Amino acid sequence: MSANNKRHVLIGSTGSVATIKLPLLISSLMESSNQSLEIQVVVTEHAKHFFSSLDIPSGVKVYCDEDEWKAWSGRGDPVLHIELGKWADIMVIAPLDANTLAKMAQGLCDNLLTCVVRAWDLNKPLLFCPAMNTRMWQHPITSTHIAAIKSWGYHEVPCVSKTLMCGDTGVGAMAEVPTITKEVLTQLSR
Ligand code: PCO
Repeated sequence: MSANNKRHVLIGSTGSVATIKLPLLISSLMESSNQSLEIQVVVTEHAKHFFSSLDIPSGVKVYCDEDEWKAWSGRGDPVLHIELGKWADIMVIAPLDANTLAKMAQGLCDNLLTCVVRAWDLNKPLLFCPAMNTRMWQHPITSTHIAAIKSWGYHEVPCVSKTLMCGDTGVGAMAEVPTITKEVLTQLSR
C-alpha cells in the first residue's frame, strides 16, 4: 500500500481485440473503488493496436516493452518488471490472449508483461481474463494451459459466450468489465 493508503492495481493487456475495453476497465475500477486505487498498465506490443493512449486517464501510466530498456543502462538501475511486481498489490490480465496464456503456462518471458508474471510473488493475487476466438478456446491446449496457471493460484475470470468481434458467435469473449471489476475488488478485500 502507498503512503496515501491507495491499493496498487497493475493491469496487463495483450493482443486480443478485447483490449478495446482497457479504458473502460480503468474507469470502472476508479469509480467502483471511489478513487481509492492507483492503477498502472503493462501492454504487449500487439495490445497497442487496440486502444489510444488519449483514452487513458492522465494519472495512469501505460508501460510497454521499450520502457524496460529505457529504464536500464547500467548496474544499479531499476529493472522495470521487478519494480512493477513489487509495486503491485494485485495484477489483472485483461484480456489474456491465447499467445500470452501459452507463454505463461510454459514460463516464457520475452516481453515486459510476461517478465512481470514470471517474477510474480505468489502471495499476491493474479487474475486473468481470457479472450480469444471460439476455435482457439475449444482447442484442447487451452484447458491444459489454463489448468497449469490455475495450479499456481492464479484466479480465472471466465470468458463468456457472445458474438465476437470477427462475427463468429461462441465462447471466448472476455468477461464483462463489471464482472472483472468486482473480482478485483473482492480479491483486494481479502
Ligand atoms: C474474435 N475474437 C474476439 C476476442 C474476444 N472477444 C471479446 C469481445 C469484445 C467485444 O465485446 C471484443 C470485448 O467480443 O472479448 O472477439 C475473432 S478472432
